[in-house]
Order: sequence, then C-alpha cells, then structure tokens
Amino acid sequence: MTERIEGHGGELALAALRAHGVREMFTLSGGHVFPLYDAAYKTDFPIYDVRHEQSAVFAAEAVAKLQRRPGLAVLTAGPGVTNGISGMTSAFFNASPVLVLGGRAPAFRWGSGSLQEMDHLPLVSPVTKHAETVFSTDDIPRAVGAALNAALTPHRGPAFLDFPLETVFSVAEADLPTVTGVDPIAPDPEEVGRAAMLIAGAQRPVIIAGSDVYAGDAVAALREAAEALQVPVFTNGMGRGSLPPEHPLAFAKARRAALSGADVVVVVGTPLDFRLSFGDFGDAKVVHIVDAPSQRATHVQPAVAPAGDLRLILSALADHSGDRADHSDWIADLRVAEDAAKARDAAEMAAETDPIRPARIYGELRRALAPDAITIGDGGDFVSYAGRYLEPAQPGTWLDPGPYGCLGTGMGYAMGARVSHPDRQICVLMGDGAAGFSLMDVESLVRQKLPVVIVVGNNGIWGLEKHPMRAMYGYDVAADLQPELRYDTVVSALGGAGETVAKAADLGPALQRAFDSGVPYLVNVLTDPTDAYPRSSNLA
Ligand SMILES: Cc1ncc(C[n+]2csc(CCOP(=O)(O)OP(=O)(O)O)c2C)c(N)n1
Ligand SMILES: [Mg+2]
Repeated sequence: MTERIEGHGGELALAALRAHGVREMFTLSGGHVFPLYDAAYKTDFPIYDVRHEQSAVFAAEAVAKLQRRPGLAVLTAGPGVTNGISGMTSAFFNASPVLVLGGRAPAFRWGSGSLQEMDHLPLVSPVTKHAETVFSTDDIPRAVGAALNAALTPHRGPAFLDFPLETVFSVAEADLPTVTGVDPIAPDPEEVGRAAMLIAGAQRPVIIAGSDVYAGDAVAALREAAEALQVPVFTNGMGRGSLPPEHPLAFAKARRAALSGADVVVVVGTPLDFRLSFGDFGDAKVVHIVDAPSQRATHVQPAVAPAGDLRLILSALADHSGDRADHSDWIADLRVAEDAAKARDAAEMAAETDPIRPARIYGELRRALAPDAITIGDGGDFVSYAGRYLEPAQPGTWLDPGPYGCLGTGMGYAMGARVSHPDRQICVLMGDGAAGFSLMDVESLVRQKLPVVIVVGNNGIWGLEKHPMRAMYGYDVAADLQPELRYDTVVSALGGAGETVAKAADLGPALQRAFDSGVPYLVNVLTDPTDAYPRSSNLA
C-alpha cells in the first residue's frame, strides 16, 4: 500500500522522514533549505539549531548512536555541507545511521556561478553509504526512503541527499512508500558453528565487544553467549556497559593480561583496528564476528569470521550444545589482575595532589554520576583517562568520538544526548584544546533550554600532542594553549554558568552545583600539565 501525498519538496521530504521514524532535525539556517523548515514549522516537527554545521551532524549522530534510530542534519548548500564533512566521516567510521540533507544551487542554471554552487557528491560519496542528488520533486520520498534504508542496513552509516533549489521549492504529488524495515542478514551456520567450537574448546578465551553490539540490539544475546560459554568480556565504544560492572564476566582493566594470555580472542562488532593491535594477538586464534560481510578484515586472516545479524550469531553461540572446556581458573586469574588494577586506580582517583591530576576528577565524578548518566568524551589525554576511570553501568551511556578520533564532537553530542534523554545527567568531558572547536554552541544549548554539564580538564596544552612531540623531538611547537584560561566565564557570557576549580577538595561541591544548576554549566578544572597519559604511539 502506498499513500499519495502532495506538497512542496520540503513537505514531501518531511512526510517520508516521519514515516521512517525521524523525530527532529538539527540545522544551521540557510535559504536553500527553507522548505524543510517550512514543513517542520507547520507540523510541529522539532528543529534544533546550532552555531556550526559540525555540531548539527554530531548532534544527529548522538541521536543515532544513543537511540538506534536515524538522526537528521539539514545543511545549507556549499559551505553548510562542507562544514558537516568531519561529522559525516565520524558517522561513517562509527556506523551511525545519520541522514544529511543538503541544499544545492539550482540545477537549471548549473555552471553559471550561483551562490554556494558546489557539487557535494564527489566530496561526500567516500564517507557515506548512499549519496544522491534528487532532481525531481516527486522523487523525494523515494530518495529519502532509499537513503534511510542504506543508513540503517548493517553495516550502518551515514547517507546524504541534496536537493537543487527548484526541486525542494516546487510542488508535486508523490507516492509515500511504505516502510518495510531492514531484513536481518543471516550468518553462515557453518561459520557460526566453527566459531562456537573454537570458543568452547579454548582454554583461555576472551570476548571484546564493541559498538555494533549495542547498535544491533545484541546486548542481551552477548550476555547469554558469554554466560553459556563462560568467557570474560571486555568492551569498547558503545559496547561499554553491555555487562553490568559487577557481573562476574565483566572486565575492564585486566586487558593486557587477558590479551597476552588468551588462546582465543573473540572480537564482536568492532573492527580489528589500532585499538585492538590491528587484530594481532600473538599466538591466539582470532574469531571476528561482524554485522556484515563488508566488515571482515582484509589486513589479517582470523581463524573464522561469521558475518550477519549479531543477535542471531550471539544467540547461536549461546545455544552451543557441545562440550566446553572449563574456564574457571582463567576467569579467576583475570579477576585477580582486574582487582589489583582496580585498587591502583582507586588510589589514583583519591589522590590529593596540587595541581589536580585528571584521575581525581574522575574519582569525584564517579560519585556524582547516576548509573544512567550519559558521559561524552571530547579531548586527548583527558578523555583517555575518562575511558580508564569511568565504568559505564549501562549500555548506550558512553559517547566517544570513535576510531576517526575527531575533536569537536562535544557540544553537538551533548545536544543530541539531551534531546534523546531529557531527564538524565549529561556530562561532557572536554580537553581545553577540544573546547575550542564547539564551545560557542553552548549558546545554542542555553537558548534552546538544553542543560548539560561540561567538565574541562584544563592543562593549558594540547596534552596528547605536546608530550609525544617532546618525547620524539626533545622540544615541542604548536602545542601550548593559554594556561588557566577561564572557560567557565565563556560559558557564563553565553548565558550558562560555571566556576574554576584548582583544589581537589573543591571538586565534589562544584560538580554538585553543576548538576543542580539546570543550565549549561562548565566546571573548569585546572590540572597538572606535566601529567601525561601513559601510552604507546597510535600513529602506526
Ligand atoms: C579535529 C582534530 N584535530 C586535531 C586532532 C589531533 N589531536 C588529537 S588529541 C589532541 C590534543 C587534545 O588536547 P586537549 O583537548 O586539550 O586534551 P589533552 O590531551 O590536553 O587532555 C589533538 C590536537 C584531532 N584528533 N582532531
Ligand atoms: Mg589540554
């Protein structure tokens, strides 16, 4: 059954968007996309606007990541679209179903030098799953449906459409296609069976679960598989919190012991990239479980790599009925390593140093954050510490930039998180360098009554670059920021509030005031610039 609808291009697009479960748009004004605003305005479809297009795309991405439904950014022609490209690329790396609708200079005088005339497709095609210019008004609902379908089909990712001026301003009649949903990809049972045999037969197996487990709604199946096969679970990205921290198979800190001791490493729903030593775990066999055949690694050869719906694959592993080696000694050994690391972390998180070290900030935050709080990381070392010290208690509560590592997600992700969860704590953990990319969008949050708490780890430097450059060259350049800058007064000037904290004992009360304030509130914590996150290089 198809429904026949009539309207201008904006109305046709919005009808299709609504039908596919899109519930709001993030945008920055531009005349090329006015009809989309007109359609939204007349039908009470929420519009959130920002001060830089990157924030609109990041906000849409946060909605997509947190709610597992399409997020929408509407960007004006030319510079609006190009400003959104880092956001689209992040969504591409993160497999986030984001739809970007772009304005476009009129087709009828293409090449004559219209304002903001630019062919976006060559720029966005490499970082989207579907990119198309819609030349005919009555074709808009079909194109919106096709773009969203591509975005939502595993392996998920962003899609892009642009509408020449006359396409979106003209009126037409069109069919509103019925929404069919996305069929799950059936895995090869033989591959799943081999994976199950390998894991069940292993002496020291480990699971590492990533973002696609949450995106694919496979959290419960992951837990069932881990429990049935008795395998310790580590997580990254949106996979964090998949097992509650108190679960006997939930591990976070004993990663090194686990990966160096394992004989089978099962990586689910995340690529074998730099975060996982490119899939090289010494002598351990690798089982790589991916949500689509396109996600199989080409740079390493896992022992087996089942591809398809993660719920189906993990449920099949949970149902494995053959013999299983006893893993209890292995789990107990890892628990010893985990507990020792936890004790070390606890001491660091309580340390009363002057200046404050980042660890202490997280010690205080752990007390201030509710279990369902959304935490967002945007920065260098400060965010690496967040990953180490914060333990998300629930899935779908942790937003990091993902493997593209793009600074500047902060205020956009915060907006998308606040829109997704009006009643939860939203806390952005920001480096002082990262703050420069998006802090002006505090104005958007204030104006649209979207309160969030921002905690800045203010070390006065681009820490993650300054320390490595010094180590490599013995000096550093282009790595300093103004020390002790008052980012809190920037937020106050924009209509929010904030304070600067220099003493560890003042952190707890400051965070309390921030969460109680009901406005965008920045806690500007002056931290030790000599403190460097211990890491081996990520560059190669
Ligand atoms: C858009 C973008 N530009 C540059 C970088 C390179 N980069 C990664 S971390 C980092 C330093 C971040 O500094 P800050 O936010 O102050 O955090 P800190 O490391 O000092 O805690 C830089 C410049 C990047 N990842 N993304
Ligand atoms: Mg810094």
